[in-house]
Amino acid sequence: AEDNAFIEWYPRGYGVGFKVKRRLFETQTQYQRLEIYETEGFGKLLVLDGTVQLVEVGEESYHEVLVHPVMLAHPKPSRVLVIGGGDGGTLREVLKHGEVERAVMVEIDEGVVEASYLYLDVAKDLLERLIKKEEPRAELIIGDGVKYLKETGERFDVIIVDSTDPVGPAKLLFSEDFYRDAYEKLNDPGLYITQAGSVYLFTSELIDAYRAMKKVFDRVYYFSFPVIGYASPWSFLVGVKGDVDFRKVDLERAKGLKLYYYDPERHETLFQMPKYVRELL
Ligand code: AG3
Repeated sequence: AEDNAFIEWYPRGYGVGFKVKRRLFETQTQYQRLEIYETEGFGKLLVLDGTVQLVEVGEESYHEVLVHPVMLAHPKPSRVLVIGGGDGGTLREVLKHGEVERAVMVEIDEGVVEASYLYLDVAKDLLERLIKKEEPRAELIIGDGVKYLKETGERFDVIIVDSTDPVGPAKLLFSEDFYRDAYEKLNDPGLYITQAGSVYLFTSELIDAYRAMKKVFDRVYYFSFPVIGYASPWSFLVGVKGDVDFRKVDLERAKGLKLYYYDPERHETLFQMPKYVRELL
């Protein structure tokens, strides 16, 4: 952070910054350094270990795109697992789908949930209900997603990984072993999605994750989207178990959702990838 600005530095000195009015909160949780800023033009900013997790104004450009394409491609997503996502934005989008009967969110860092509940206007009411165990369709588990996936007896139609970057502590969530556990815990048909970093600045991590997923899932798709607050375009990887065509989404179900960024009627526009990256995948 510099005077009146927060800048996230990506590799090779590529920066993404916001003018900020002040820092509202700062703590070292059990797992990471957490900061919350009031920005000039984008609401509050959540930062973990120096990396932008979201800005309130525009967070839907990430959460809608992470959640709705897979939910609308699956014929009946009634059981959903979210790994990470402690700010609640991902689960908020999941619960917009009336087909969902049970959603589980496994977040390793209770500090992220608490700070998001106290400071952010992202999913305040939902986080409160989760903390009080009053949300009938969803459960919050504070724990390690890797361990949870290995040990759970539950099966899911959709698994969504809303983690920090594929470098550092979340690296395990991008490993072949983890993908195998996810595949095993998916129903047939089932869909897995993970954010996979900046197309331009984490290209090799994206390629590694894609290749590892290809070893495990029946089919793997990649796509990208411009996310406000991240070094865009941002990449996403989808793994399929069984017979689902991720190139098609249910436009009837989409009509019931109020969307600002992801456009189901232009679903095919998600699949953009710079030519040199596509050729490496
Ligand atoms: N999940 C974080 C995506 C990673 C952002 N990376 C970065 N800025 N270097 C987001 C949390 C929102 N639910």
